[in-house]
Amino acid sequence: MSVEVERKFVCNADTLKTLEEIGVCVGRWEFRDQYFDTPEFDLTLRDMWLRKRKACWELKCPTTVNGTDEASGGQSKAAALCSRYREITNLPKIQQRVREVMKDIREDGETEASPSQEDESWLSEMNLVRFADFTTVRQSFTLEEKGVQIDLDQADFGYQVGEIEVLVPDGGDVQSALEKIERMAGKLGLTGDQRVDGKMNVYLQRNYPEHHAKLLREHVL
Ligand code: V4E
Repeated sequence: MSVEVERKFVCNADTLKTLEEIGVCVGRWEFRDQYFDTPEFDLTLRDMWLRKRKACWELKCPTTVNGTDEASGGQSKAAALCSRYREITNLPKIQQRVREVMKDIREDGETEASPSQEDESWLSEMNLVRFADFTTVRQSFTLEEKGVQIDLDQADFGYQVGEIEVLVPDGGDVQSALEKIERMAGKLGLTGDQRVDGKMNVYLQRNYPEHHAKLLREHVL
């Protein structure tokens, strides 16, 4: 399990020029994301994001302990522009975590996980349905700063966003990841002090406005 620390940004022509000067483009590819939740949105209301991308499953969960963000103590303005999520990519562990959440919700929640990646019967067993499906063209850049990646995404529903990302291995230093991101944002000349929406935020706003409003009210987004 690792923690993904990232800052989204709006990539204008000046930012792109700087990025091309200081970074190396390491690839441009297309992927399809499918997101799953119960019809009542039990996962996303808990800030849990279950996704299938290129046949791989991923569950992003808050990095919180008893509702308190582990890395938020006296956080700087720059850190407040970043999101931190624990990423689970092992399918049995994903199923176990989802089952724990479902068990909290429904007392009868004993569900056996299916053994293989191809067998998706576990989704219906856990009452999970696909609520989002879109394709992204992504251009990725690496930079001198070790461990930092910059992605420029163009989603097929007409939204473009950049992100500076650092993956922190289990037990690693989240604070130094935040500092790396802040340095990189400075090098790119990012001046905005407002959080920039990710693709999923915009997708929900357009396709599930009521749920999006609820996530804002609950401070998930
Ligand atoms: C919506 C959401 C999550 C799902 C993933 O969203 P996003 O980071 O936009 O996707 P993507 O394609 O960039 O993922 P990557 O390729 O980096 O793995 S995970 C957390 N959220 C909530 C959330 C939030 N509260 N604030 C912001 C700025 N973004 C997402």
